[in-house]
Amino acid sequence: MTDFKATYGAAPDGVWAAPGRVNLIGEHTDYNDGFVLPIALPHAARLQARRRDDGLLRLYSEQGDGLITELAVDDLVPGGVSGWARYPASVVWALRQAGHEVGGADLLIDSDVPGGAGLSSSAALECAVAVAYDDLHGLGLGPVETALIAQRAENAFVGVPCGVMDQMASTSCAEGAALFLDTRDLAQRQVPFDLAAAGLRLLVIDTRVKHDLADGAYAELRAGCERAAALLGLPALRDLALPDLDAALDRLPADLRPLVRHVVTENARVEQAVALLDAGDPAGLGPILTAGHASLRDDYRVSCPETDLAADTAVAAGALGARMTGGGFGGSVIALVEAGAVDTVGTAVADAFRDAGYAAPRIFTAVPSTGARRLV
Ligand code: GAF
Repeated sequence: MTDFKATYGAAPDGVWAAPGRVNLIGEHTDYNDGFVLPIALPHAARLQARRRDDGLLRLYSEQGDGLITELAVDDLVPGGVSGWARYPASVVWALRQAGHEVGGADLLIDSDVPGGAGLSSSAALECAVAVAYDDLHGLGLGPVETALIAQRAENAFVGVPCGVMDQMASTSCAEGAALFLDTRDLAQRQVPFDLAAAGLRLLVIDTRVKHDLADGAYAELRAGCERAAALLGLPALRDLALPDLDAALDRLPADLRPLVRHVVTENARVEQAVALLDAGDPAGLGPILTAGHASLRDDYRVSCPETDLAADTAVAAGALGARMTGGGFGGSVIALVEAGAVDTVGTAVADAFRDAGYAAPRIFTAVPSTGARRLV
């Protein structure tokens, strides 16, 4: 464990944390102005920070290469920083772009959010830096503005055209609840999601197939959705209602139809899921999760053999439902299971991976946890 004072010569001004997330349902809907339903993970990026007023940004990560990265905030430009350092740097750049007169800092990062696992490790890091800067400079941003700054950082500095779900989940989720978020106007509601009281557990299965949203496939999907909305004369696919779906599909080229079908049915699945949670029936989410996976696999085509195997095996072994979570192309699967079935389902998935010759998955249970906050 690296000592802040020994590294930077003075004690930190404070310690902040921002979590990763799993999304229960509502995948690839956020850049279509749609609905999402994430929970925060107990895993978080933890950040010790000290304000500097000389324009120097010094960065050290416990998960990095053992070196301190030094950057001049005046010189930050999109594409100008590589590796993990671009995430914290992106936030400082985005704050300054938004007109906030912030300078440098000494930052020591320690994150236990698995990277490349579809669990929002980059948003967690960005949001931790954003909340620390918010506090250190008395900016008064609050959770929504903080998330928007972090999203702008990811879009414009890191170069990933993501929606706002991951950053909103990291800043705004609450313990014991799922965040029902309308990504059009950012209206939100904490929906109680008490797994233990219902005798349930949420398994997270990290397939260890690394996903990388910057590789272009995500941008292509987003562009396809935007093209479809334009052809239909709609501001966004969010504006296509489920009863009008079939007629709309007839007006679209064949390659865009599955994308539209996924987005429209997925928004409906979020609304069904929220209604079930409101009715005190979390177990009822199971079939919705499984239907969501089929839609991502067959229509949106962002699953992969490992996520399909994990989801199918979990359901065959007794899970109430399972689906990939996050952007896809690898990453993690969530499975809703009765408490007594955790070991059976986990063992079945691990065995299936071994039999298929895949790397051993990392499997853990997750409870809905707290959003970004100051720790010390
Ligand atoms: C990634 C993106 F960052 C999110 O904005 C969202 O689009 C998600 O993929 C898919 O639902 O996590």
